Amino acid sequence: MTEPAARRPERYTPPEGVEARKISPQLDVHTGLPSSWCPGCGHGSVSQILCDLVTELDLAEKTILALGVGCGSTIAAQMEVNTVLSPHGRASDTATGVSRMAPDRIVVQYSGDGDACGIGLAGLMHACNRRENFIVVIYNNNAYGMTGGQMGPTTTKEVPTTTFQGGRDEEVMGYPMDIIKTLEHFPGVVYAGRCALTSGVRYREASRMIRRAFEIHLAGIKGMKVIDCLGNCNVNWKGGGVTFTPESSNQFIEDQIMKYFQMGEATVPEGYPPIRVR
Ligand SMILES: Cc1ncc(C[n+]2csc(CCOP(=O)(O)OP(=O)(O)O)c2C)c(N)n1
Ligand code: SF4
Ligand SMILES: [Mg+2]
Repeated sequence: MTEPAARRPERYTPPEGVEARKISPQLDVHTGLPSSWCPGCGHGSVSQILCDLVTELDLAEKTILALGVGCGSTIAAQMEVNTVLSPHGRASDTATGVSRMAPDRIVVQYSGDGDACGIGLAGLMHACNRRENFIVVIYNNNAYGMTGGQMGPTTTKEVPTTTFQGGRDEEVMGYPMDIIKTLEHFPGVVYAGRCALTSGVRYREASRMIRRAFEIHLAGIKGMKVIDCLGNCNVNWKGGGVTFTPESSNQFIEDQIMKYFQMGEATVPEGYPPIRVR
C-alpha cells in the first residue's frame, strides 16, 4: 500500500461563507480529499462510518473494498485501503474472487441499489447461495443516481425519477424490491439488516450495524453480511414539479420510503444482542 502520509493533501478549507466542521477524529484512513458527492448525499456518511470503523479496529491493512459502478465508487478516493473496482454489477463476483484468494482479508463490497439489486442481483444472490465470506454495504437511494436519477428495482411509488416523473407506476413496472427480504432466506447469509442515513440518530444506528457486520466477520462466522442503507439522491429525485433539498429528502425517506422497507436487523447469529433502531 502507498504510505498514507504521501498522498494526504493539506487540510481542506471550505469555500468562503461555508461553515465546515470535522465530525470525526479519525483521519488515519480518511484521505482528507474533497469528495465528489453532492452536498447532503449519504455516500459521505457511509464513507465516514467505514473510515472510523477501519481505523478503530485497526484494519486498514486488512480491508479490501470491492466496488461496483455508481456514485459510491469514488469512495476509493476517500479511504486509504486497498480497492478493486469492478464493472457495473460485478462487485459481488469481484468480492468472491478476492475473498477466496485472500481469506485473511476483510472484503467489503460497496454498491448502489442499482448495482447490487439490478444488474448485479444474480451475482449477489449466487454469492449468498454459495455462502461466500464478505461484507456487503448497499447504498439504497431508490434510483440510478450517477446516470441522472432513473427508476431502478428498489424505487418506491412516491419517488419522482427522471424516467417516471410522477413516481413508480406499479401497474407497468411492478413493485419495489426489498433486497433484505430477497436475501435473508439464504442459509449463507449470516447477518442481514437495514439502516438509514437520514439523521444523527440514524447515523449511529447505521454505524452500529456496520460495526456488527465486521465483528461477526472477525469472529470467524463464515457467510455473507448484508446491510441495506437507505439514503437520498437529493439532486436527482425530481419530476412533476417536485424537487428536494438534503433535509427534505431525508424526511421523505422517513415518511414515504420506510413505509415499504422493514428497518433493523433481520438475520443475526446466535449470541449477538439486537441493535435497536427507531
Ligand atoms: C454494464 C453497464 N451498464 C450501465 C452502466 C451505466 N451506469 C453507470 S452507474 C449506473 C447506475 C448506478 O446506480 P446505483 O448503483 O444505484 O448507484 P448510485 O449512483 O445511485 O449511488 C449505471 C446504469 C455502466 N457503467 N455499465
Ligand atoms: S447524484 Fe445522488 S447519489 Fe450521486 S452523489 Fe449526488 S445525491 Fe449522491
Ligand atoms: Mg442508487
